[in-house]
Amino acid sequence: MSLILYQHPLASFCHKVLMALYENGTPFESRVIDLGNEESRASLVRLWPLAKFPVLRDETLDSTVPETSIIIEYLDRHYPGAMPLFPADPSDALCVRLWDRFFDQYVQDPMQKIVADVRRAENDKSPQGVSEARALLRTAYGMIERQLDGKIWITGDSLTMADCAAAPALFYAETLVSFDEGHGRLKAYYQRLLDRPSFARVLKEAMPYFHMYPYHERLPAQFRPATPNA
Ligand SMILES: N[C@@H](CCC(=O)N[C@@H](CS)C(=O)NCC(=O)O)C(=O)O
Repeated sequence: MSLILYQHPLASFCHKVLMALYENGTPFESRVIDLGNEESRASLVRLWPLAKFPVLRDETLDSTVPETSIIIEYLDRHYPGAMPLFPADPSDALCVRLWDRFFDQYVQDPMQKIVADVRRAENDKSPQGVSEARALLRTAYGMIERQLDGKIWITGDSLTMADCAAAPALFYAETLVSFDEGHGRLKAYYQRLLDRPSFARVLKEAMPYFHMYPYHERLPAQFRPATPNA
């Protein structure tokens, strides 16, 4: 197999690339990385010393490709499928890149800060950092709500890389800061993302791991791990 994706099925940035791969039916092999396992972690560090995943390894072209947006553009360039995730028009493509950056930096990032904080020891917690991250999510939700006016997907009628960034970011963010009454378009968009077969497949594959997510009880009901019988 030419393409190998180093990833973890619970990790939201991995979901972004998996969704892009599934949109196009791109064949790849999955290597699940357990960061808590020294050998497994070392296999990732050898490719990308920052130890962030996903990382794509392309044996045919002898390329190692980190960073989700770069991976998706690389796939689009070298392994294009039936569902291009970038519009042909350069201005439209720039808009896709803007919203991709938006979801990574202003939804994924604050979401991950809140989740990381709950795992910290009591005296390492940052209540101010968490409250700033929550405020940022609320601001981001308002901007997404406005952006979606008259649109099916975040930049228009076609699903793009920006929607692949949006899906996992919103999936976890919504468990931390709920959408409210003023977020009708955002709620409908979120549901469209959940219903999209590529993302539904990503979530199905994550099911066995959701019990490891600290806020798993706030996931949509169908994704909550079953409570063991007392
Ligand atoms: N900017 C990177 C972010 C990747 C990232 O933060 N991945 C998370 C998983 S969702 C990770 O590797 N976390 C492990 C860690 O930070 O130790 C990208 O777009 O690929």
